[in-house]
Amino acid sequence: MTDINPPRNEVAGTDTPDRANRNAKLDQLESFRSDATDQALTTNQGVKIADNQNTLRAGDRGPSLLEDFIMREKITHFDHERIPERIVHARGAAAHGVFTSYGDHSWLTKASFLAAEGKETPVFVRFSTVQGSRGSADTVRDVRGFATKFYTDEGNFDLVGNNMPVFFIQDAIKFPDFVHAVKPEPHNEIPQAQSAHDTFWDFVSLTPESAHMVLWTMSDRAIPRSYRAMEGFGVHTFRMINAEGKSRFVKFHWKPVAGAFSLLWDETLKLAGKDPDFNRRDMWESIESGDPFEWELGVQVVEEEDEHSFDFDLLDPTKIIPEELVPVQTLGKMTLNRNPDNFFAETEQAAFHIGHIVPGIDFTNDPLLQGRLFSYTDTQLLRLGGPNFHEIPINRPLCPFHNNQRDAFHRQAIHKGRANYEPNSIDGGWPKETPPAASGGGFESYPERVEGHKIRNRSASFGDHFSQATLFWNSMSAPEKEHIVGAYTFELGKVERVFIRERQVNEILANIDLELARRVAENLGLPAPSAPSVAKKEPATPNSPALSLMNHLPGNIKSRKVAMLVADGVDGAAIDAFKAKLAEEGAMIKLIGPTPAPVTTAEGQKLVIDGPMDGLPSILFDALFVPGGAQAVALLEKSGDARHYLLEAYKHLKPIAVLGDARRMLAPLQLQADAGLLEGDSVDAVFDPFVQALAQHRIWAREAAAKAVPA
Ligand code: HDD
Repeated sequence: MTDINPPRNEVAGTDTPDRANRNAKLDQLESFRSDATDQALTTNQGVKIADNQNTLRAGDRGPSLLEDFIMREKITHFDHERIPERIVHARGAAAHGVFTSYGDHSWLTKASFLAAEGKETPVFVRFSTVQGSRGSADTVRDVRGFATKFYTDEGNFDLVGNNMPVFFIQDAIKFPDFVHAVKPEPHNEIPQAQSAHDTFWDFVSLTPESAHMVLWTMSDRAIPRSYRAMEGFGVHTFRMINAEGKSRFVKFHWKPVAGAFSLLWDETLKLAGKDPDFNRRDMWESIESGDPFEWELGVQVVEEEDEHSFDFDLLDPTKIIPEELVPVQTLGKMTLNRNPDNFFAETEQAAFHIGHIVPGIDFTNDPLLQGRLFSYTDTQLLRLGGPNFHEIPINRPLCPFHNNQRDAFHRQAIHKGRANYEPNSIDGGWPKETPPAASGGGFESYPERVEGHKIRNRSASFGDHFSQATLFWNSMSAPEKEHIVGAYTFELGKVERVFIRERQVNEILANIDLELARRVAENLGLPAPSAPSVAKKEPATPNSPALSLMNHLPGNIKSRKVAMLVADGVDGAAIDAFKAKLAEEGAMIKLIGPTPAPVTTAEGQKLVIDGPMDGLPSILFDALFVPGGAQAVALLEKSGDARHYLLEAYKHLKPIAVLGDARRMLAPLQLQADAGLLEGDSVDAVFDPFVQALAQHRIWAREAAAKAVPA
């Protein structure tokens, strides 16, 4: 037995500001970083402070003096620390990284970051939940924001997407209504970060265009296991334009290298209390340990002349283009490999905007997209206090930026010269326009021909709200369908008004699928609808395998987290062997003990513990290993926490390997071996099936039996 865990304060990189990964953006940020090591404590004016413990007062016990500029400056600054949180997507976490183009994609776009094989562009990506406030839990049922800022050499390109490919509404004018409905109710500000309440279901049951997206949010997509395990989507149809001026329609996709998989609902509820930072901690710790988050960027491409060849409107943001109809072509790879140095300066002040595009990319007339083009600048003006937010270090382009916009709050640049207008002859006419060109030219909007009457009207081509929801439902595996029924039941069960429950079942679910409607109705004690309430259009494609998470597993166990339950007298050799094999597969291992104190193995070796059972509960892990050792098992058998650990891991369908003496813990808990509950005398006997089970993410066949487990 050689392997001893390093004590936690020696774990590499947990608080090292000098992180390894560099890129041009990180180098630019370097000049703004402030390091107080070996520096004197000063006021903001640079005056050294002699006493940071006591206010200036008249005598030991006398009143404080107004002239204490040190205390006043400190408290004034503190009073102003908070800025308005984002009206949506308030809770988020971000990381730096790099995008590498797989090739020269100039047949499609003249965007320079896609123009050459191996071309690298720094990125900053912020993931978020939508409805909750800044301090809410990570694991709530919600859409996840997936906002990427590419610092290209022709300006910043922001791809401000979500982890779902459609949206709740078709027109931006409905966004404030939708957000008001889903946010906590206005009279008592309850519930936090939950859609399970009357106003949300009132709105969506009256808004059939939301049916498809609400179905996505009731699916496992809304409770991702990790940010690294989510797909991302640009949602709208965009344009890409090449150097010849040829425009094509595109839909952006992020395909996670780690595969896509989710939590179970019961886990999310528990995690919200036991580790509200579950997703952001996972990203932080992985990146700190040198394990990056990776995606491939892809596009579905539709030729201009095929715009009307689908049975839905490409401009309708409540529709997908099934990947089986138009395959995703990959363009490059994004690697997130460095954490921010300061949450506020970088993550909180990052200002994304769907209107930040570069030559070679353009908008379409999607009415949701068009409204967003207004909203994002407007919101930054309030949130970041003025129009100079582009000068905040995290938002600055990497390429030069010059114009005649001047002054306003928080201006950083010191503009030289006398001419702040254009044309001018005083400063040589600079800065000057750049004509559009095949590369390096000025931005030119795609000259789309537009004509029409000035009207407020929804195109009839946006009128089918259900057939793609039916397609999604039809494409789910049996466990996924089960979870969707459970989610509608949970959410509608929290709705106080029965007529809202009924409306959702009869006028929305019945139009998606009668079986779905019947099952939810039964669970709610409502009569099951016998027919759709509208004339139903069948989906053009009966089934889209790309929609089911079951088809997105990575086929390996890289980065998956395994808990090892140990106590004094544990079989140290088995731990060593299991750890070594898991490390070969790229999995991560934590030792969980009865308390944070080190544990002594049967061989007399001291093992440093990563955490106790209550501090690092089973819900934080993907799988569990319980080694043998007579003395250890005798201790674990008597521990309610240890038995709960096993039961809970079983209930959440996780692979469990139980060795030697530990096998006798199963019978009293009434746990029976299955494809993922593995017993054996040696590590070799259980390891391969353990890895296979973990690569499947969960033991779905166990789900019915797990319902009987009280954990
Ligand atoms: Fe939005 C933030 C994604 C529709 C108005 N949105 C925001 C963020 C993401 C999205 C990921 C967080 C950015 C960050 O991390 O800072 N939003 C979407 C997607 C949509 C969408 C994928 C539909 C396809 N949004 C949408 C509409 C409107 C807004 C229709 C308004 C008409 N969104 C905003 C906002 C936010 C925002 C109020 C809040 C904070 C911010 O912009 O910077 O402007």
